[in-house]
This record gives sequence, C-alpha cells and structure tokens, in this order.
Amino acid sequence: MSRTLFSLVFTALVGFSTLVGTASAQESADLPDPHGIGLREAATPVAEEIHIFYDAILVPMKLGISFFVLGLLVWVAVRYNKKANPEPSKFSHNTPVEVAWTVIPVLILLIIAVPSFELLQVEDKMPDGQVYEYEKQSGTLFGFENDFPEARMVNKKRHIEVAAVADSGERRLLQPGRDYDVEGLGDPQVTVKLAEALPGSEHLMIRAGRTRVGKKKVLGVFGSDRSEIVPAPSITIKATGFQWGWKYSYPDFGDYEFTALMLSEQEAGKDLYRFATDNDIVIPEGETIRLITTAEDVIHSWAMPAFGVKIDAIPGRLNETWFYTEKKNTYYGQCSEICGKDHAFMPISIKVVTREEFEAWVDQRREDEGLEPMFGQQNLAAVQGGASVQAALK
Ligand SMILES: [Cu+2]
Repeated sequence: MSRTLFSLVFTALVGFSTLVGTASAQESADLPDPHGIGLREAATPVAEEIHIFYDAILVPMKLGISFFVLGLLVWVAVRYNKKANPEPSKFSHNTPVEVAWTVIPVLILLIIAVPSFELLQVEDKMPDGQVYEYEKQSGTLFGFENDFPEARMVNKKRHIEVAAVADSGERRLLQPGRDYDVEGLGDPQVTVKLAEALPGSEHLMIRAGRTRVGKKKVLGVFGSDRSEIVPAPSITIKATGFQWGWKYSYPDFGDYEFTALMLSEQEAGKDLYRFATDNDIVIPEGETIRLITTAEDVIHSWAMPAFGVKIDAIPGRLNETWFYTEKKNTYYGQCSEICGKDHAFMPISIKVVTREEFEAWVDQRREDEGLEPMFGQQNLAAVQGGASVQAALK
C-alpha cells in the first residue's frame, strides 16, 4: 500500500473513532452511559492520554484488521469456491506471504507497545513538577531555582509552562517566544522574561518540571500536543480494601480513618445505586494526589475510570499511584478485582472541590474525630461526603 493511501485510510479511521468518542460524551455526572460505546469522559491528563491511545491507535487498528480479514474471507469465498475455481492449485508454501504475516503483526505489536509502555511509565512515575506563584507586580522578570535532581533539571523550554492567572482562578497559557523568553535553562537559577507586564487583574504562575502528561501527538506525528506539567503530590490518601468496602486515611491531616460503604438503593436513588457511598473521598482541584492502596483480607482493586486509575490493593503490600484533576465533579468507580460475594457492592466515590471546601471538609472530619481544626474555616459550609450525592447529580 502506498504511503499516501495508508495515511488516507489512517486519517479516515481516526476521524471515525473521534466521531464515536464524541457521540458518547457524557453529561455532567460521571456515570456510565447505558447506550455509550466510548470510554467515560477523561478527568485527568493520564485518562486523556489513555483515551488518545485507545481512540487514535487501538480503535483504528482493530477496525482496520477486522475489515481486512472480513475482506479476505469474502474474497476467498467468492473467488475460490468450487464453482468459480473447479481446479484448486496444490502449492503448500509461499515465502513472501509467510514473511508478511509474521512481520506485519510484529510491527503492529510494536506500534501498540511503544505508546503503551510510555503510558505505563506515566501512570507509575510520581510527578515532580514545581509550581511557582508570584504576587501581582508590574515587573517582567520572574525567577525560580532549578533545584531538581541533576537528571531532571529543567533545561528545555518544554520543561516550563508560564501562565497568567486571573482573580477567578482562570489560567491563560502564555506562548514561549511571543509572550516570554527563558534564560538560564539547565542552570541553578532560571529567569522568565515577559514581553510585557501582566494587567493588574492577573498574576503570574510558572510550572517547571519534566512530568508532562496529557494529550500528546499520536505516534509522535499526528495531531497536536496538549500535555501539561503536573506538580508533585501535595496530599497522600491511603485506601484499604476489605470485604466489602473501602477505608480511607489522610495521613497529612491527622491520624484517623473512615470507611466508605455502599448506600442502599433507597438512599442512593436508582441512578447512583452501586456507585454512591456514605463517605465520598474529598480532594481539592488542581493538586496532585498520591494514592496508596493495600487490603486487609483478599486482593481488591481501586479503579476510577474517569481518572484512568486502576491499581491492585494487596494485603501486606503497598501500591502507589497518583492522579491530578482540575474538573470539579463527583466521580464514581468500583472495586475491580473479584474479591468475594459482595465484590459488586464496594463502590468508590470521589468529590473534587475547591481548596477552601476541601479544608472545611478536613476540619469537619477532624472535629468528628475530636481533633482541633487544622485550617480554622468553620464558617464555610462543610462539604459532607455522601449527603451531597443528590446534589452531584444535578
Ligand atoms: Cu473488592
């Protein structure tokens, strides 16, 4: 097949898979669509990378292979049936064909293997990006210390993201070359030089680091790069699976643990039954969470489709992964390792809120445990897990 023809077919298939992806886009609540054929909407950069891998590489490949094999079957049935071909040939070998059916599948597997290994590494490796926020000022020079380990020093423009942040929290990404220049890449001190000072309503935020995650070019060639630098984790959550529910602790915020058990059908309502729990995990938006999993009795698996996370919870072992989301919502997942008779009844629910709401929730938790508040924002309405389930549906 000529190169142009190949890229034409490829583009058509990518287009088709994108269409399928859009058709199955979800409404606000993160629930499976009974009629959907795509993946649950991505809420983290890792999930976005998984979706690109699936939509742009795996789906076109499996469609291409299926249609190719179907075509061969039809061709053989029509061209070589007894009527059309009464005298069958008697050869038993064809070296070019045998080489082709060995080499082509190897190439296909390689095309799948390279991006999937990269994905596995992204999911496994804890991000180490740094975020620097600067107070509002009229200057154009902003510096930070390049204090990463030597092998991960910021030494390319790609390792820096510069954004103007409005009072509302909205981020406007600045363009290197046009809006700013960087000096001192690879040196202990890096300076960002803005082309012009920011308006008074915005302040500067610089993200630095090599952990770039999110939509990247397909096979390094097709499409655009929308990856972002992910900051190092600021919160650790430990999830312990047991027959049949989950226990969570937030070691950064006090020595206590709470359980999250499935709500009954009456409590949860029809749509959220088997998704809602009596205690949501609550996390702040825009912060990286380190998740540690383990189990008390048998192997469970903590899975959150919208986050692209699935990690085994094994008795006597700690597994570690991470997630980062900027999309406020309530997300639902389930135990994904058959773990006994009530395996289907140990859902996982995560509520992503603002930092202020998160702090209020932490203080509420601490109060329930008889501890002093940590952030002292008692006046803020506490975000109660579980009780907010119906609100999340709206
Ligand atoms: Cu389980």
